[in-house]
Amino acid sequence: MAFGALPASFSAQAAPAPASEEPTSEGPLPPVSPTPQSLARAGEDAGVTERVLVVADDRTDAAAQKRLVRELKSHGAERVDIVAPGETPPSAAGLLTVRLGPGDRTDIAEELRDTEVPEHEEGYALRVSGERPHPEVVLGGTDASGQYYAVQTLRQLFQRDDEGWRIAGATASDFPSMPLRGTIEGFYGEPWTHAERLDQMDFYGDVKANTYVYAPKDDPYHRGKWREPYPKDKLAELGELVDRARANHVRFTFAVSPGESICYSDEGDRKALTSKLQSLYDLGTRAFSIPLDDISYTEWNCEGDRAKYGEPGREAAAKAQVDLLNDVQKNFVATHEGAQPLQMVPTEYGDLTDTAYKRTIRESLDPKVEVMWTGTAVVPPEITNEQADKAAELFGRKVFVWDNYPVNDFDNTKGRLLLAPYDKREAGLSEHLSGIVANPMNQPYASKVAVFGSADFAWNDQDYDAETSWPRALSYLAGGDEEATEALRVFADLNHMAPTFGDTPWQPQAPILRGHVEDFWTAWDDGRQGEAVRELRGYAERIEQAPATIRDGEVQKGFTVDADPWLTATHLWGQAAVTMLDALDAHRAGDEGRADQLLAEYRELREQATAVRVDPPRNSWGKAQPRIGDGVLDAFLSEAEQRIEG
Ligand code: LTM
Repeated sequence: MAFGALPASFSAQAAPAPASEEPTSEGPLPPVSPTPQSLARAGEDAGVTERVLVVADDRTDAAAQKRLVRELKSHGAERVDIVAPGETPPSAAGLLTVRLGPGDRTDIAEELRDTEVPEHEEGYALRVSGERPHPEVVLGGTDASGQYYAVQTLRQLFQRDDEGWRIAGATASDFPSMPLRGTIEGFYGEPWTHAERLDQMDFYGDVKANTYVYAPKDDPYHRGKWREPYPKDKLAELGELVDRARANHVRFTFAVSPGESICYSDEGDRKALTSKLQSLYDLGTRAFSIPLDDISYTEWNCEGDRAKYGEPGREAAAKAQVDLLNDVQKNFVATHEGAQPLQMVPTEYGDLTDTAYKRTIRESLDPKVEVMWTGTAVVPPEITNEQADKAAELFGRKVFVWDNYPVNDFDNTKGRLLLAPYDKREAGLSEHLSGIVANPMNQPYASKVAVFGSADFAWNDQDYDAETSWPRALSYLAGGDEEATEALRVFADLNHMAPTFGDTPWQPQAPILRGHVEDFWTAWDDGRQGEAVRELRGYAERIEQAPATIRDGEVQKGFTVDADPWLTATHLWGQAAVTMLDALDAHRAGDEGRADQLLAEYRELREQATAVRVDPPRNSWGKAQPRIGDGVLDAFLSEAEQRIEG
């Protein structure tokens, strides 16, 4: 229902909302992610009328306008009329008017009043006012992306009450802190499907991420067969993806990784490389990357390189790479209209040691080329401003972080989904980096938890709060379904461990459950055993029930597919925990017969839980047991079993 529902006819006259439908101006604003640089309550909420006018012209971004109309229609507007500035019909009084376009358009500049349009690229100003008789929304972008992001913020200001839909009265002046934000599909193992990638582009638009780097290690045409053109059907899919990215203001970045076999000095190889880039340019791609990670630089692929660059080694490898990259930047990127600066991944991407390789890169790589860096390790425990500064010094430019979270393609992630919040990136990094892209899991929907946080951080690192962002990510996945969001929190806690390549994870397993278990033993040992069982049993029931709530609620279906074996295992572990708590309860009551019977049931459930397999696996680690709250849940169960058995 629309606010103050009006007849849909175009001749509808001024129709102020009746007194009972007074717009409000109280209360907190709904959460907006990524956190805007500035967002404040201002004036009355604007009711969404049955007919809405959108004031747009040829400087209005088409994607922003399309999304705006879609949002209005799904939030109470039955009819949306597009009118040019200055052509608002007199009959429009009382109708909600939305002005969308560049911030310097006369009507937008005037109606924004003192809400500032930021000078930053991709910035915007927004003003929502329910003032009668002209309730209006003003969305002014610094550029086309800014207009699109203004709509993305507006999308989150809709609220529903008994009277219908309204938009929270607010002003925002907002822009991203980092120029490059998004993901790099750069993992080993089964690449995402075409449909999954299309869905990701829409997701990136929602979280204001502007970059997707296409670099799946196991796409043969990306790496092993880099010289060969994409077959027609694959090329058609890539074309569709480029279009979908553009429709979401995402820069599709095509990466080709020739390092395993390229002869740097060979003209034919260079030609094959630029032909590949050209085929993607022809589809509309305007951003390119040449990753040279995970290759050997202690041997050449051809004698020509030995002749030109000398014996293989760090310096020689860097010289050969620089020759190639400078050539591509100068003779391909710079000669192709609209192409963005080339991106590259150095072979030394995950440390801060100065070497002849890095010296050569910093001294001779074209300064326009973006250099990626993963941190102090492939999977670092944190990324700090000081480290980023040091990386900038070593590579001779601000680096672009290839963030290896939540990727789960390495041995220590066997059997794991990585659902912890995006964390341990220091506020202020936007001053020291050119951007961050997250390397996700083979499971695209499950990756949204971390990617949501990473986009939030890259947009506004100073105001980022992992604890606030995490539930918002879960709520996004759950389509705002509160019960499902809570179930997701229970589930994500059991999948919280974030391993490094070493023995120490950088995020712990199941911190929420761990807290409950600690409270349990404190109370139990304190003689408050009934209370201890009651409390933990309540949480164990939530574990048991979370999978069904997630599967049956509004959670994106792709997530339930990605997480299927983990959900199955969680349900069984939850049942096992509930049964164990009942056994403890019987034991404390002195009913050993019942305790024994429950222990037998528990053992059966535990066996079923440990028998679940991720099968078929999408990850290179193959079939595996889904790890659920390991080290916490299983440790509790073993301890409890011992206590019963004395
Ligand atoms: O991190 C980089 C630059 N390269 C590879 C990635 O392809 C891989 O996904 C991650 C995680 O295993 N490690 C790498 O070394």
